[in-house]
Amino acid sequence: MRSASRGGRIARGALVGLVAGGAGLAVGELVAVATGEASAPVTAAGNWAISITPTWLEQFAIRNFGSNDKTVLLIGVYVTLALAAAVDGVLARTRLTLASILTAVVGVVGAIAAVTRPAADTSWLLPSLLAGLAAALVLPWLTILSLKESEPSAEPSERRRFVLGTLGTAAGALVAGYGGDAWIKRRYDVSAARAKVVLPTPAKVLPRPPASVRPNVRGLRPFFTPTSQFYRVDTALTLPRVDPRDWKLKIHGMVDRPFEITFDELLSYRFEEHDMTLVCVSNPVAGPYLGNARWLGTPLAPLLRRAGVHRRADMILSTSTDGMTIGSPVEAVLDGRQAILAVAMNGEALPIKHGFPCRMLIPGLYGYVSATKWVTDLNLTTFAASDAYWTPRGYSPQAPVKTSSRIDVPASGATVPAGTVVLAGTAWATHRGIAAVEVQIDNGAWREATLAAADTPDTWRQWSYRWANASKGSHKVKVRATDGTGAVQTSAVQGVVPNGATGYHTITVQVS
Ligand SMILES: Nc1nc2c(c(=O)[nH]1)N[C@H]1C(S)=C(S)[C@@H](COP(=O)(O)O)O[C@H]1N2
Ligand SMILES: [Mo]
Repeated sequence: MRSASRGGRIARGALVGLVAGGAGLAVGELVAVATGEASAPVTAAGNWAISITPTWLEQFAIRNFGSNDKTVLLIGVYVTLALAAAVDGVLARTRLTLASILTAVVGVVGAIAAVTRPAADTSWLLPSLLAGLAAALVLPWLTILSLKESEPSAEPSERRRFVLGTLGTAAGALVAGYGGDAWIKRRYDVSAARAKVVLPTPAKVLPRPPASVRPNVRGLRPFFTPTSQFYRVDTALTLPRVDPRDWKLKIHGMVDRPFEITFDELLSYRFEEHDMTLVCVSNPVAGPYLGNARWLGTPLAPLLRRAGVHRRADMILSTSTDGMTIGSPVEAVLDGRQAILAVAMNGEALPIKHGFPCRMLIPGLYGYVSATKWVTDLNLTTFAASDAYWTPRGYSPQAPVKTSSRIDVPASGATVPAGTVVLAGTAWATHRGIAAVEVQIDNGAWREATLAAADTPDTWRQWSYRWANASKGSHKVKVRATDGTGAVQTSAVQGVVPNGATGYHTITVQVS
């Protein structure tokens, strides 16, 4: 028999490396059935990667991949691991001990990545450690089988052993990996618990806003964003699954009377419905990262009063089960606005991805400083003493929503027939409200648009404008809003970092 060619040896080494790595990941997944989804090696590594992602890369990802950014990241983690495993497998043919040690080291690094996640406990070390150990055992075993099989004097039985060993391990890894994943999904599933939640009856039932909150213009978005279309922005690679029976909210820090409440206690409080538009700081001019919903929540202010917040405490540092930290001004909760702990959105218990069973909402502030999903801890502290997650990453500690406006109809670049062209869109300056919207055509005078009825100052306001005698050709249309305090939206162009993009949305329209 011929000995394997150089290419054949590399291919066998890479294959053995991949199978060993896959076996390791499968073992990690099975261990994570006990220790929790986010402790699984790939998830932990991905969450660690998110935590060290520089702000420019985070911005690039959100711009280019939007809500698919997490899939892109996971693919990145898998590709990196696969390359490393393949190279290690080739190395193993000449430096077996070294390659096996390197495999174990990758496991140790994964374990450190896992245990340093803010929500981790020491058990999170186990999946990656055992994954590394399994891979470091499979690698030498298959490598030795493969070296024997590649020798010129190899017996058919040695070939068979290599083929069966490799295929058998690969098949076992696939079954264990996918099985473990499915088992995790089932074990930690909270959709049944969510379906069982009986929503509290609001003390104040809000009437539906009048139909006139939305101009009757074809193609304009609905006033309330359907929950299925509501944007999602968070750092959670796997969704936190919080069983309401285990949920507790702790209020502590600079308070006289720290306390803890269960979900049932929370539901026994006074609940109110409130219409509010949630805006992400990462929303570029005219971007999609905002949505409007009817929320059901209990006011946060009475809970703070019950705790007795110290006069010097100016920040609520809220933490979610996945370790996100968000810093909000105490003043914004106590100044009379409807800051709430929400349990429902658009008439349904909060969807898991929007924070089930409970999230915080403060009108007028960007989500990253107010809208903690899966919230379980409110620590009263000071902006001077505490940094929330996004602060060291370049975002402002405090961030009211900036006055913004958007043209939704027609779409930029669209061709419309000459004559009267109907323009329509949305404007928001949450909590300050919108007092006026103006449009400008081809650097002409700013002309007042027709505002739809206002719902609350905390919601966006839709608008329309009849552009009479639009002449043939290409035109530029701009929009700007004035908020409830009389301040006109700034034309200064600024990016998302550090506290929200500004500038006017401008579109081109072809009139034919
Ligand atoms: N636990 C947690 N809460 C979070 C975040 C997060 O990453 N983790 N992101 C915040 C940001 S930046 C925004 S804009 C809103 C988005 O809420 P949504 O996904 O329900 O639209 O949630 C906020 N709450
Ligand atoms: Mo955000």
